Amino acid sequence: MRPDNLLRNKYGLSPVIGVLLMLLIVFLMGAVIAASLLGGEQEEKLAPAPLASLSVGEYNNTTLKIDHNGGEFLEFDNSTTSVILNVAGKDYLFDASALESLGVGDEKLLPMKDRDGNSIPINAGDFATFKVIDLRTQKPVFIQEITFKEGYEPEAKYQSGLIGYYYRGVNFSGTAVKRTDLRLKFAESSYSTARLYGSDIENWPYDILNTTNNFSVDYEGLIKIEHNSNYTFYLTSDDWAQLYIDGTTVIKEPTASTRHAKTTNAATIYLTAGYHEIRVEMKENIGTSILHLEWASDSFSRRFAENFYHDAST
Ligand SMILES: [Ca+2]
Ligand SMILES: [Ca+2]
Repeated sequence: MRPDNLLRNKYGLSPVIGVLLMLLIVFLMGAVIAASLLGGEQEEKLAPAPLASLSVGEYNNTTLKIDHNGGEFLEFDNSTTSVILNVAGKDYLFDASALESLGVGDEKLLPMKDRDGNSIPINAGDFATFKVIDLRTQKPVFIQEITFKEGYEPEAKYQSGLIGYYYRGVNFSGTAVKRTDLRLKFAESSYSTARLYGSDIENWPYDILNTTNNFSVDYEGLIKIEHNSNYTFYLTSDDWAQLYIDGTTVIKEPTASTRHAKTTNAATIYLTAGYHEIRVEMKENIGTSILHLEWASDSFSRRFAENFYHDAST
């Protein structure tokens, strides 16, 4: 056969091209058959079955209970494992190290705390997805959906009351005696008669200073504001007092004297809802000592100020 007949036979088609076409058709059919046989397995690879069988439930309103029913032994540390609660589209990262490890038959408690130590907020009826992710493979080890029966109120970051630093002497010097006070509410003419005033000795300095004269107190903390509004503060003192909110002097003692009779000074300030820093300083020389901090707003009449808090960690 002459070389040009390799490219063209009597039908005008080269046998070489015909063979190549046959091979291509066989290859494509094989690929289609292989794909249909392996299809199920390929889908499983895209969404692997969970590696561990756990059950996650509510232990109480601050803690989850996790049972390991089968599958892989799991070790938890925050660099290799993420334990996530997705609530309303938001991911909360548990401090997974609290679990340490889980093997078959283990039952462990997981506090509802994130890695910053803050409580994970959940309301009764919330729907959430609990996920364990292996950070090395970026694959889920376990997923479970939970509808919470109990509400997980965020643990109060702040505790009630202002911290009062009570000093002997009128100049806040020396070593303070600390006490937490819910209100600033005391008045005396003498210690013996003050006892008759009942609630007016609510945070009576005598109880920790053992003196009714020549002292000073610095109250520090936060005031929780429920609604955006104007708030009027009334600060009554004998002998001297000042009020500061968010670092600003709201009520300045109008006289330089640190010896005056019962005097009330007032000021109005607009405050937004939330916590605001508050501080009250008072001084008592001799005779009567009084400190009253009252407040009023558009929604309530004049009364003793409360809603005081302090950061328990400081
Ligand atoms: Ca006094
Ligand atoms: Ca006095």
